[in-house]
Amino acid sequence: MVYSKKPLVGIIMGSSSDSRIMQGAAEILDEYNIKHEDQIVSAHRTPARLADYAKHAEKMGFKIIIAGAGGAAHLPGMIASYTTIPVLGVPILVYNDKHPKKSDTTKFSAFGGLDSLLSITEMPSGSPVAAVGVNKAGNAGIYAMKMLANEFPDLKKKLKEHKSNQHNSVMKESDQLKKQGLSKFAKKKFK
Ligand code: RP5
Repeated sequence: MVYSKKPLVGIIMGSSSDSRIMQGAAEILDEYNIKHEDQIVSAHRTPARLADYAKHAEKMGFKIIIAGAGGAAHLPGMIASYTTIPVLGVPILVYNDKHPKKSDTTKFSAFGGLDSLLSITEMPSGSPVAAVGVNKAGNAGIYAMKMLANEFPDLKKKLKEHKSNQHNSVMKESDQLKKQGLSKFAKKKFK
């Protein structure tokens, strides 16, 4: 089923390097045929574009914006300040592969993603941004689906199926674990 010809979700990220993580949100939405539009909007490198994007998002009629950013992570909060569309932030543990000559230690954010998590969730009162856990872009996709399910009953059905699939896969693994015993099961799983 196609829910809308136009994208219902706007996915934005602060940098192309965030796409490694943000693809998790797109994968879920694609799986359930929910159209999304994806862009890069950098809060510090393209500040004027922030306001333009907010106007664009309103014009497009996005129901939710998923915004991923790492480090100081201003993007979700700034977008939320410009629009009434609900914004769901994805804090990103920066893993910058745009500068391959730098050593591994410079690729990660100093505070392991806590920096972005706090930047996103600690918005001052009156301008809220909801957030998923660090790098949990897939959860942002599922959450967006849940919001859209209020409007599209078929999506609610799909979400129930998703839950029952989760249940079945745990049951299947638990049966295997019980049959094989813990040592054999774990050896096989993590070999
Ligand atoms: C943030 O800085 C971006 O969201 C990204 O997570 C991080 C690093 O950006 P790049 O140096 O990879 O462009 O603004």
